[in-house]
Amino acid sequence: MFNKVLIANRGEIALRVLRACQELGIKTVAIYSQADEDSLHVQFADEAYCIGEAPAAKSYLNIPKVMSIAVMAKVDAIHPGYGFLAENPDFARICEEHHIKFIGPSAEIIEKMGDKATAKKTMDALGVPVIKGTDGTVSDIELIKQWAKLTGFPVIIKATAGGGGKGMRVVRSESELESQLEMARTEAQAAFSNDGVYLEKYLENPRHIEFQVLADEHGNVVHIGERECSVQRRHQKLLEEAPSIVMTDETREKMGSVVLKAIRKIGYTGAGTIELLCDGDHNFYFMEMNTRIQVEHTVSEMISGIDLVKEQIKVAAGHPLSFTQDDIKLTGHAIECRINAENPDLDFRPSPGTIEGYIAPGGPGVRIDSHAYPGYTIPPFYDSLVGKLVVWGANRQEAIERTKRALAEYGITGIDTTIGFHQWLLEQPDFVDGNISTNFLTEHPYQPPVLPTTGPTP
Ligand code: MV4
Repeated sequence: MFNKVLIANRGEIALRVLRACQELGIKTVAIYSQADEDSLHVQFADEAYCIGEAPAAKSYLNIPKVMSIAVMAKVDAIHPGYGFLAENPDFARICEEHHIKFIGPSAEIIEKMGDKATAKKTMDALGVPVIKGTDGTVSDIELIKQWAKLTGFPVIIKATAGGGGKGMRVVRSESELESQLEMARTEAQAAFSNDGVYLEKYLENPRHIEFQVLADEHGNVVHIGERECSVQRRHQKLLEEAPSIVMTDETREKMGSVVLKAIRKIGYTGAGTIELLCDGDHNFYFMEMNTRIQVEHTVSEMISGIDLVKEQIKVAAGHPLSFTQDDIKLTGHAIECRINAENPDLDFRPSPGTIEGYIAPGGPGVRIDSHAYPGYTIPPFYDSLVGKLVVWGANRQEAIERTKRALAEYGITGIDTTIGFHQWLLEQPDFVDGNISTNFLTEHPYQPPVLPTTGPTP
C-alpha cells in the first residue's frame, strides 16, 4: 500500500479522500491556497503546505507547484479529487514521469475520453449504444446539411473538447444550422482552443443516468449500478439519487454487462463513470465518460456499502479488487442534496462569506460530507459547495421523508444556501412520482416560499 498520498484538492472532496487514506493507514499531505488556510483538510492532514494565492490558476491548477510539494514531501501517489487537475492528461503524464502514482486511469485514457467525439467512436466500436450522429467531428457545411436533413431536426451541435454542456447548440430548422454551427465553433475555440464539433439527433426530454465502474490493474471490472442525475440547473447537478426509478434489474444487468465489456476492452483502471442519456422509451445511449471520482459517488456508496474512494486508492496501489460483480448487492435508495452557498430566491446568486452558526443533521441513514464548521469562511474563488447531505432509506419514499427531516434539522446561518430549494423540490408531485428529466427545473421553476421557512437557529 502507499505510504504517503498528496491530496491535490480542497473542500469536501479533500476531506473525503483524507478520510479514506486515514482508514487505510496512509499518511496524508494537504496543499492549500492562501484562501484556504482555515480549511478542515489542512487541519486534518499529517502535513500541509500553502502553494500559492487564491486563484486556482496560481494554486490548485499550478502543476509545477503541486509537483514540487509532492517530490519534496516524498509522496508515493497523488489523489486529484474532482475538478482542477483530475482530468488533465498532462498532469497524469507528469506524475508518471516522476514515478508518483496518479490515482486515476492512464494519461492516454484520460486524453481519449476527454475528446468526446473520439470517446463516442470508441464506445460505438465496442458495442455500447450511441445516439445517431455524424461520424466524428465535421466541418463541411454541405455534408452537415445533408446529414441533418436525413436525420431530421432537431439536432444538437457538441464541441468535441466540451462536456458538461459547454459549446452546445440545439438546432431546430435548417435555416439556423449554418449560423449555429459558426457560433458553436467560435465558442468552442474560445473555451477549449479546439473548434472541433460533431452533431447528434437531439433527444427532447432525456434523463441523465450514469453507471459507476471500478477496474483494477489485473483485468477485473465491476459496476456499482447507476445514479439518476437529471435534476440539474444550467448543467450543475443539484440532487442525485440511486438507483434510478426507470432502471429495471434486467436492464441494469444488460447495460451493466455492455458497459463492463467496453471498460475492460479499453484497459481502463480506477474509478470511472459512464454517462448515459435515457429517452422516453427507456433506451440508453452513451454520452461521455468521466475518468474521475465524482461529487455524487456517495449515493452509490450508500446503496452498495462500498467505499469507492478506498477502493480507488487500493486499485491504484496495484491491489486486485476484493469482490466480484456477484458480491455487489444494491440495497434501498439514496439521495444526495448539494448544499451550495447560493441564494435560490435570487436566481442562485453565489453567497460566499462567513458561516456564523452551523448545526449538521444526524440520525438514521444520514451522512454529511462537508468541510464547513461555525466560523468557517466560504471563499469566493471556487465552487460554492458547502456540503453534501446524503441520505439512505429502505426505499425511495423513506429516503425522501428522511431527507426532508434532515433538511429541516440542517441549520446554517451567515450565508444563504440551497437548503430551501431542496425542501421545495422534495414537495413537488412530479419529483415524488419520479417524473424527472434534464428539463425538470425549466418545466417546474423554483418558487420561493411565501413565508420564509425557519430552520434551527444555531
Ligand atoms: C444531449 C441532449 C439531448 N440530445 N444530446 C448536456 C451536457 C452534455 N454532456 C450533453 N448534454 C446533452 N446532450 C442529445 N443528443 C441533452 C443534453 C442536456 C443535458 C444532459 C444531461 C444533463 C443535463 C442536460 C441539460 C441540457 C441538455
